[in-house]
Amino acid sequence: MIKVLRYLKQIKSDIILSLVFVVLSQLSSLSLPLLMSLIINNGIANADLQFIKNIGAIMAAISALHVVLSVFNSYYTSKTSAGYGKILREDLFLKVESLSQIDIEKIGTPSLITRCTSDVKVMQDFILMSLRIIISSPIMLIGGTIMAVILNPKLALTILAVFPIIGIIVAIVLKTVIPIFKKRQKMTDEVNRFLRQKLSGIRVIKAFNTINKEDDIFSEKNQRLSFLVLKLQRIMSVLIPVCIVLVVVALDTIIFIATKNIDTLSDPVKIQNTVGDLQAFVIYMIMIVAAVTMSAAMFVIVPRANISAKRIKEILELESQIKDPEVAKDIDNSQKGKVEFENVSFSYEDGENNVLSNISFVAEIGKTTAIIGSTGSGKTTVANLLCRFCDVKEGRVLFGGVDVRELKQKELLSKISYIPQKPVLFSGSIRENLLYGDENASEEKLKKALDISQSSEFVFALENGMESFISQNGTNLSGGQKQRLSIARALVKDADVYIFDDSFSALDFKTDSLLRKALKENLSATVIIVAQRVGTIMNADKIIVLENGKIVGMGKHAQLMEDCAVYREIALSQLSSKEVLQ
Ligand code: DUT
Ligand code: MG
Repeated sequence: MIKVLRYLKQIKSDIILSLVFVVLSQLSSLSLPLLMSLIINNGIANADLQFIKNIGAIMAAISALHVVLSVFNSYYTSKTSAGYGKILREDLFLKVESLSQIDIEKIGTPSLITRCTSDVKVMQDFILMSLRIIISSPIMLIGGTIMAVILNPKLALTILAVFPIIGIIVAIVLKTVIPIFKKRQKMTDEVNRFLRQKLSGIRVIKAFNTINKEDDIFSEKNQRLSFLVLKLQRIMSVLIPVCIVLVVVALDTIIFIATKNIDTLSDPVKIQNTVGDLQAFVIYMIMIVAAVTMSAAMFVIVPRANISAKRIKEILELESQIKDPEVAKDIDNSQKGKVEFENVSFSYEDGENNVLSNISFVAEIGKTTAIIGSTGSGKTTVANLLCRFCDVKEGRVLFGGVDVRELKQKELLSKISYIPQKPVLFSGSIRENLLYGDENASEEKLKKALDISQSSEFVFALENGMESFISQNGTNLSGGQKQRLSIARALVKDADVYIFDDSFSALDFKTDSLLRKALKENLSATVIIVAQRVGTIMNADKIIVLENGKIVGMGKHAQLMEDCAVYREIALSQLSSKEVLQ
């Protein structure tokens, strides 16, 4: 909790102002019942009109002041909590951005989203409530008690009866409500996870006609969540009447004791005094009980915030598995663009079977190196290791002659342009998406990238050309259009190494070959092409054949056709015998 609260330091002045106004507005309201009793006891009892007027004027002034103070109190407490939420969300977002793919998968995207949104909201509410309740209820409780004692010590004794009841309420809340809050937060995560996954796969669900099944699963989860919320509400709805009973019992007791006094008194002035005291007393009593009720709410808010704070802290404290070295090395200029794998082995989970074993190859500067292999053979993993999205288990990956673990990741990634297997486009215009490659790219560069990636034709056929809007994940584009735009985006970036992970798979053969031709003519950097189609890579300077995470062949097309059975099999299954001999 403390770690998450330390952000408050940044908004110190707002907190101090909130506190000042909370305290002042509470103190101003405390004096009113006392003044009221003065009017009854001294003014009305003695029929002193001037006295009533004077005290009345003071009361009016204090009331006006109270209103002003309360407005400032609301303003500053809201400002503080909103400001706190903003700082916390910003920091969380920065942290999440710095995490590696594996770290993110460990917590899960839906949980990350809930933690950055609803957990932050819980903390924000906690700050607001703390400033308003946690500070003001003790003032009301203690202040009310002191005022009551000043007024009439004998009657004040009845207030003591309230304190044990506070204890009972707190115990009930701690025991029953808090575990439910924990469960509710978990359940919310689960519902979010389910929704996210299913909504992104809605087309598949429709295609396989499994909507009813998904509905049932969702209903069940939803039911469990709503059951928890209901249970919470039920407990809360018992707690509130309990507090109201408390008020009634306390008020009855005071009135009972007071009437007993009246019975035994014969002096009318004393009776009048008792009425004044009683009036003020009832109000103090209500204040005290209100404070108790609010404290009960506090005992719900604090543990709830504690749970959220823990969840937020987990992210803030998460050490990214991919860390920059303390002393980073620089890329060797003479080897700029050279990529080398040295006996690399890798598995996604510790101890599991290796996804890559003993991989060694060199991608020469300015040459095209292709990686081919059946699905699941580890091609994307090679690209992930090169970008250092994960670290090798054994061996080394060298980039420009330096181990990628000895480079700053930012530096490494600035030299690589990567087209992921699954094209990701962001909502915005085509131009905005292209500028992700290089925000300062010139108009010509953007057009050139569109030309090379064979996108110009379809982009400029659109009504708004480069300004056309792409919806999130490019759902308003075809698979091939998305692939070509993500290639264009990567070409906008000036890099030493370009990695195309199966980026031509959705293109027809003609576009595929035109694109490769244009790439060859325009790219002088090192190119690594991952593909499943032999046609895409047969002209590469070096072809690496992967099978089950091992290299089973390396060389040029003609040579591999002769001495690599796996390659020959793939080639013959895809190409006619004439094409194979090209
Ligand atoms: N794998 C994991 N966790 C991951 C990604 C992959 O366990 O996060 C496994 C699945 C597979 C192996 O690693 O058995 C290699 O996966 P990769 O994605 O590297 O295979 P690919 O050659 O790129 O397959 P495809 O052609 O289907 O893209
Ligand atoms: Mg892949």
